[in-house]
Amino acid sequence: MSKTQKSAADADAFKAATFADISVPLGSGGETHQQAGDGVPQLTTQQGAPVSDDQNSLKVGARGPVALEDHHMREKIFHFDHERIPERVVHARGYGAHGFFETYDSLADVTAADLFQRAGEQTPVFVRFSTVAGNKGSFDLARDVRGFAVKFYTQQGNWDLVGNNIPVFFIQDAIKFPDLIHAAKQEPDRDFPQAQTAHDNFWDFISLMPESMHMIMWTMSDRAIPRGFRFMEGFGVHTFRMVDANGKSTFVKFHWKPKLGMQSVVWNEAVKINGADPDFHRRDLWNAIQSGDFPEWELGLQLFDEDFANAFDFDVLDATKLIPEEILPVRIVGRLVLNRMPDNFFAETEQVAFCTSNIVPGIDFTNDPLLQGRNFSYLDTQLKRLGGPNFTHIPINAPKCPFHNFQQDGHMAMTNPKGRVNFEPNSYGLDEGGPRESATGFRSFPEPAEDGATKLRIRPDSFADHYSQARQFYISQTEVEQKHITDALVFELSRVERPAIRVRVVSHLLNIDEGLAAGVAAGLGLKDLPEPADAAKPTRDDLAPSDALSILKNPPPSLGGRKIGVLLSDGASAEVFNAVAAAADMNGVVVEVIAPMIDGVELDNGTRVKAHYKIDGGPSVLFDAVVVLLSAEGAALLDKKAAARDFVADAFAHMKFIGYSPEALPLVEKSVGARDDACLELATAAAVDAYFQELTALRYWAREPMVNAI
Ligand code: HDE
Repeated sequence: MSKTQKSAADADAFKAATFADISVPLGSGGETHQQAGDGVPQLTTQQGAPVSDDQNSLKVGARGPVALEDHHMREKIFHFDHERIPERVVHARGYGAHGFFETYDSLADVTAADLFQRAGEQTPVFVRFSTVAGNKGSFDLARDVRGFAVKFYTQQGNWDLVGNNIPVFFIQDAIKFPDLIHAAKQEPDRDFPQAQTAHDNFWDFISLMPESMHMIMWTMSDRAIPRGFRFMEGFGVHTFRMVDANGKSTFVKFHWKPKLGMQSVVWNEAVKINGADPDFHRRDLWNAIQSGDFPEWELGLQLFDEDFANAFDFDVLDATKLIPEEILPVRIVGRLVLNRMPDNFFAETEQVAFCTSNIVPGIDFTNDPLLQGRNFSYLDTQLKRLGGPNFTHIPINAPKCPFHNFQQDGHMAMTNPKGRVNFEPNSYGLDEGGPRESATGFRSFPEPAEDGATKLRIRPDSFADHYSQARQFYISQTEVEQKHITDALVFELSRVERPAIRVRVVSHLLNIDEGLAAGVAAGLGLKDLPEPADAAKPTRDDLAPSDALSILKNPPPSLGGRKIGVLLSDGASAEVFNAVAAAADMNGVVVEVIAPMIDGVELDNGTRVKAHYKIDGGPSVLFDAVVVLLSAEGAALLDKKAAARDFVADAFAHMKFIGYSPEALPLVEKSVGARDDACLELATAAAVDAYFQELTALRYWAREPMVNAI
C-alpha cells in the first residue's frame, strides 16, 4: 500500500470510528455537527452558492497539494485577512448600545430642533462609551476620561453630541491635540505603557501646559475610575448654541445625569479589577440591558445669553472652564434610556461614526477653538477608518429620516440617486428634477465677526487663568476625595523617571492649593517645595466651592444597579441567604454567588444554590459589598485558601460593607485584623435588614485612614 493509500484508509477508518452513523466529512464537530435543512439555514459563499464541505480544503489526493481553484476556501480566507479596520486613534476601546431619548416638555422657546418640540416624543439613539488612551484591546478600568457619545436619529437628520464624562478638557486649542494624545498614549520607542498616563511623556507635556491643570484635577479624581458607565455623568463640554424658529440664539452647555447616581471605585480596586475582569464596564452594561434593568440618564441644559456670558468670570469659549451649577442651574429636559444591545459589535459599535459636525436645524456651534478643530477631525478620521466617503450608508450611521441629495459614487456606494438628474440647478421639473433647498433648512447663526478682526495665531487674554477653576474643583471635594487626588498624583508621578518633571508638576499644584502640593511633595519624598510656577494670572481664591462637582456630596438615590457578592459554602444558613436574596431583590440589587466549586453548594436546608464564580474567579473587587455566609466546615476549608482570605481582606481594604455568618468569624478576623462598624454579623434574617440599611452608604469611608490601601 502506498503512503497516500494508507493515509486515505486511515482517514476512512477514523471517520468510521468517530462518526459512525453520521455522513459528514472528516474533521467536523462530531455530535455537535448539523446539516442544513429542517430550519437550519444552508451555508453559502458570499455569492450565495451552497457549500457542501466547510471542513476540508480541496486537495489533489488525500495528502496532495491544495488546488487553487478552491474558491470557497480562497474567499473565506481572503475575507478573514481583511477583517480589521484601523482602530480609532483615540477612544479606541468602546462599548455601545441602542435606546431612545424622550423629551419631557417642548423647548420651542429656545430651539427649533425637531426632537425638542413635542413633549413625550421619543427619538432613537445610539450611544458609545469609551476610554481615551488605551488601544482597542485594553482594559476597562484605566484611570482615564470616558467618552460619552450620543447619536440622535432625529426627524431632521442625525445630531451627534460627542461628549465626555468630564466637563472640561486638557487643552484650549485643537492644534495641541496631536501633542496631547502622543504624550498620553504609549511611548513610541517602547510601545508601553498601555492605557495609562503614569509615564514621563504624559507628565512632561502636562507640566509644560498649565491650561491642563483644571482637567488634571478631574482625571486624578475618582471621576476617572467610574464604577460603570451607568454611574457616571456626561457633558457636551463646549458651549453650543440653540437657535429658535425666529433665529434667536441661546448659549447652551449639555449635561447627562445618571438616574442611578454617581459612583466610582478606589484605585487599588481598579488595578485589581483590570486583572480579574478587563471587561468590567462593558459586562456591567451588557448584563444590565440583557436583564431588563435599562440604564437611564436625564439630559440637562445650562442655558444663558450674551449678557451672562459677558458677566461670567471666564470665557465661555474656553473648554478648560465650566459654569458651576450653583451659578447657573441645570434645567432637566428629557431622558435617555438604553434598552438594546447591538446585534453585532463590529457592524454597529465599531463602525459607528460620530462627527461633531453632525448638527441639525436649531443647534449650532460657537467659536470655541477646540470645537472648531474637532469639526474637521472627526469627518477626516471616519474617512480613514471606514475607507471612503460612503460610511454614512452603513445602517448604524444612516439617518432614519428621509434624505435626498446628489452625492454619488465612491467606495461601497449603496444609495446613489435614482434617475437621470444628478445636479442642481436643473430644469427637469417636479417629477424628475430631484431634491431642492427649503426655507426651513439649516441656517448658520449669523454671528457678527469681531470689529476689525485680523488673522492672528493667538490665545485670547480671556483664556489666561489656568488655576482658579482647578482650585475651585479641589476645594469642592470632600476630604476623602481630596486625599484620593493627592494619592493619584503621587502614584502617577512616582512612575515618572525624570525628577525634574515631578518637581514641575508640584510647582503648578502650588498655584492650586498649598495643602495639595505639600501632600504630593511629601508622597514623592521631595525635601523642599519648589517655587510656584509662573502664572499668567494669579489664582483667585474667591470662587465658592461647588457641591455639584463632588461625587460623595451627591450620594446615589438608591442601591439600584449595585451588586453583592455572597461567598457561600455547603451547610450555610438558608434562612440568611434567602433573606439576603429577598432584600437585594427589593432594593434592585443583583446577588452573585461565589463558592469553593462552580457547581455550587448545598445550604443547611438541603437547597442547592448554583455558583456564578469559583472562589478564585470571583474576587470581591467585582462587587459593591460582600456577605460571607459559611458553615463551620466551610469556614475551615476556605480559611486555607488565599483567594478566600483575599476576598475578605480586599473588601475590607476597599471600604466595603462586610456581612458574615458567626461561623465565618475566624476567616474574617484572620483576613481583616480588627473588625469595625461596617463588619456586620448576619446570624438571622433580621440582621440582614440592618445590613441593607447601612449599605446605602456604599462605602465605609471612616475606615480609609486605617487601611490606607493606596
Ligand atoms: Fe475627540 N476625537 N477630539 N474629543 N472624541 C475622536 O474621532 C479630537 C475631544 C470624543 O465613540 C476621534 O471618530 C480632536 C473633546 C469622543 O466613536 C478624533 C480634539 C471631547 C470620541 C477626535 C478632540 C472629545 C472622540 C477619533 C481636540 C469631549 C469617541 C475617532 C480639538 C467633548 C467617539 C473618531 C466614538 C473621538 C479628535 C477633543 C470626545 C481623532 C482633534 C474635547 C467621545 O477625530
